[in-house]
Amino acid sequence: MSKLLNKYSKEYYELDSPTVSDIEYDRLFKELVELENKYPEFKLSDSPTNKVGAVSEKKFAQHKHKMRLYSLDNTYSYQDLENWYDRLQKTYSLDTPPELVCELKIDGLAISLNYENSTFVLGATRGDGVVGENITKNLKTIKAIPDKIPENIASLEVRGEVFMPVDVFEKLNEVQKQNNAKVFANPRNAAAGSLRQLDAEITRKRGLSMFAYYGRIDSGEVSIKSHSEMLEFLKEQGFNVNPNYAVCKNIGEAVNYCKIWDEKRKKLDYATDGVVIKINSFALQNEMGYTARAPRWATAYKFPPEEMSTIVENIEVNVGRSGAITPVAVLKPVFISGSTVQRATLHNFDEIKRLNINIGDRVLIKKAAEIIPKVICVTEHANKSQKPFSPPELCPSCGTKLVPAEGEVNLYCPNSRCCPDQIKAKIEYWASKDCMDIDGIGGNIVSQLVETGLVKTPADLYGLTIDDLKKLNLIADKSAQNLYNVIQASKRPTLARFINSLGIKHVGKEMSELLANKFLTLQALKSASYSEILTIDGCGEKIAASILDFFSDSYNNDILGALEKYGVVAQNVDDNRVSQIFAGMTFVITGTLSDTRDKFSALIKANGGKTSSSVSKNTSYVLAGDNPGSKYDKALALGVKIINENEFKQMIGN
Ligand code: 1X8
Repeated sequence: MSKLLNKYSKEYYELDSPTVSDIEYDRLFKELVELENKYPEFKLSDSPTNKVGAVSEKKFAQHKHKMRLYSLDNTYSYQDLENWYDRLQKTYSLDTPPELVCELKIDGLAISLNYENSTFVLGATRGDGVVGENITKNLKTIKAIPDKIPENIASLEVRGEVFMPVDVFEKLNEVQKQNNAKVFANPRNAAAGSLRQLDAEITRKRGLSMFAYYGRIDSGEVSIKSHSEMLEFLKEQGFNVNPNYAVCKNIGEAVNYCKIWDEKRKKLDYATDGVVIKINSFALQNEMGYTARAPRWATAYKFPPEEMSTIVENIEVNVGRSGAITPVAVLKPVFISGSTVQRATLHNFDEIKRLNINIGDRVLIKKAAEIIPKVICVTEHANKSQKPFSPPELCPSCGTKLVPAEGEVNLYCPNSRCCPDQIKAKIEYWASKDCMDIDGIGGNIVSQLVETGLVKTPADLYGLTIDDLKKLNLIADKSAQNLYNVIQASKRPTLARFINSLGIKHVGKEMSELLANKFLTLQALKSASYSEILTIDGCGEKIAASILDFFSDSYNNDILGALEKYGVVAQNVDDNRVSQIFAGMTFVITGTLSDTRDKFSALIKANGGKTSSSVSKNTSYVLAGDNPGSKYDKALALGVKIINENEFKQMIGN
């Protein structure tokens, strides 16, 4: 039965051609679960019950790009742009300032389109730049992508950005809301969700568009000598080229372009997050080439975070997972830096006093990329005689009397075991990306699980049956079966993740990693003494006391016991540690390497080492990539050993 289900699963998720109905599949699956529970000794290692369902299943065939899709180096100031330009001029001994092309940076999804004999044959997502997903069928539904081009060309690759116009995005979200389906956070997410549909007809209806910004003619029929010529060529071939590009004689003109578009972009009906600046001449581009990550001949200027004015419609208080009460401004929705903002944190009640903010006031909101929006200041008081907002006395979730926290400006709800909002926040945190990473267990599902009384502690998640989950009001693309699978698949976290998930006060992701590397097993951490914990670099008395408190609490121990009973067991660090060659060493990573810093950081940790973000005399090695910054200079000054990526790879024997 395992084999059969695996076949059906593959047909559904990977081949997009199921041969049995969902109901039939679910029935078989349930039967298999029951059989495996009865006769665990007959359970196959590749049983479908061990696998995660569609949530992270591969939907599309992989496609290896002909030529890698690189990232872009980012700059955030005009000074950085000028430095980039001056450095290129010096490095390549250019007598005259090289011509540049400025284009808007589109906040969408990069894709690659392959044309053979003037016909669109294959389109893929960027993926990691080397391998993407073949989404040809879906891309064929986008009007801005021509099926045939007029020029006779044997082999052409075009790259560009697929995006969803803002008005299309807003309409889509309205419809999604009405259908009780997933609402997208921003046009980029909506475009991503719409492109990765198994049913291309859904993609067609989503109104996606594309701007083309790169072309390469491999077969050499047409000779094109610069990027601006290429853009004109792409236009002639029927591609949608963003009309707002400009050829600039020097960096001064490019800076001017950035200044103008920082304002003008707010009127566009698609999201932009910066300007891409490229050396125009292909000959020069070829001479400059690429670093491990990005072209040397291009850079992106990122627009500063936008500020917007809006009205405070209400001030609510939020109960966090540790019971902390945080005031939140509920705003008249505004669109800032690519997404709609409806709430902004006010941090604490002192901040409310400092801002002198009240319901009805007009405020200025700022949103830096990926950061919770913030109220900067009040620009207009609604009603000067209104009495100031006062902190609540009772918990808005459970009605318990709030207490002030020692040494902190926040108020707390002391009812940590039964306050519904605290439980929800704890479970949501437990399932989040840096914790147990249970895909699909978000705010909405957690609310339902807590409100129906099915879940009171993280351990309860693992006791949920498919029938329990079927009682929930699930959105269209998730099934009870899927949720059950992802929960069950999360039972063997790394020790660091498990520690982080526990939500011990003052212990975050970094400290959890340090604790895991020091104690290696949960048992050892549980029985660690105060002084042992204090030997960890960066771990002070407050943290050590909090860890001891946590493990001496009988309620916490009950939960740990229940987790163990359900088979939720952290992997001991030794199980997956590669070596101890970096034991006792601290690395600082700087510059651009062939992969993300997280990857290199993981390699260092896997070999027993630590990483730090700043160079000091205690740094063992600085691992330096291309364009290292001030950390490199500091290492030189302090006499800290500097190694490059190759030397690092030799150290770990690969
Ligand atoms: C990414 C993007 C580029 C352009 C516009 N939008 C983007 N998101 C452009 O060149 N006009 S280039 C690029 C990349 O090379 N990673």
